[in-house]
Amino acid sequence: VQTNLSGSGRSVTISSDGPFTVIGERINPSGRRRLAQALSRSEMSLVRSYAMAQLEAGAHLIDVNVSVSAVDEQTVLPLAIQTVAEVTDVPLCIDTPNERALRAALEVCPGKPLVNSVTGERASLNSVLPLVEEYGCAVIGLTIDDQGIPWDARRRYEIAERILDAAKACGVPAEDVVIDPLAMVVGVDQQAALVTLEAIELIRSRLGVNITVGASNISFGLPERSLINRSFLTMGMAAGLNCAILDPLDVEMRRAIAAADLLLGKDDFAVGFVGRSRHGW
Ligand code: THG
Repeated sequence: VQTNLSGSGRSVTISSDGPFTVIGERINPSGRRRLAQALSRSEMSLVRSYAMAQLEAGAHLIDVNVSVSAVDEQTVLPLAIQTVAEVTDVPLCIDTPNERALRAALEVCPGKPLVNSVTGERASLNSVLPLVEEYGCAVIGLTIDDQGIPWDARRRYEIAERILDAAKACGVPAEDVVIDPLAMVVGVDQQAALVTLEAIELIRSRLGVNITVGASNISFGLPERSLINRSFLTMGMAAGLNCAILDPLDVEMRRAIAAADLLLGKDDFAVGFVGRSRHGW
């Protein structure tokens, strides 16, 4: 299936046939104290420069997350969305658990954004899906339900199925739901990556929808994060992952994605790979 998105000037399609889709993660205050402080003062110059740098590095979409304790999301999220939309033309990924902030962001966001996210929890399905339908956008479905995050792949797949059913009942087609089977911290649970990879495989083969993950979650607390992230990502790509939230400024990640697209038959005549290698990725 194809998930069609748009920004103020550009369209992007997430699909299993085409090359991998990169969502830039850097506009997120977690672990970035300078950004957190700027956001708490509604100061947008860092947001602006992170947006431009990620676009320059080849991000297809830009995630915008301003969730941090001292920030009033309902005012700062729409401000950040407007700021990013002024300096980029790609579709945006609106990353918030706050329903009011989401509505305020959708009000000002150009094109057809990707809402990040709905979960399988009843309250989330009931509040987020009607907004997605009303604004005609697409949504990431996280495989969490009222019991929390399941530790086996089968149950994550079942939650994905329930999210798709609920979306359909709200008038949101399956192609506009991108499932995130959740990459957890592998330093905390050694099965974390395996469970996610197995869930990707199940969701791809039985539901056929597009799949994304937050690639940098997997390596929290470990050395060589970039190495772990890109190893995980290429395994995910082989299992059917076709999109991820990651740091597009990580050149080793960009190289690994280009190689995996080539090896998985998504780069006809290696045009993308050869072009990138010539132009310094
Ligand atoms: N799924 C979906 N959305 C998500 C996540 C997900 N949004 C948020 C997060 N997870 C993805 N974004 C990030 C952003 C930054 C980091 C990890 C995931 C990160 N930051 C460094 C840190 O905290 O140590 C700080 C910056 C740096 O040094 O590079 O790791 O899973 N749908």
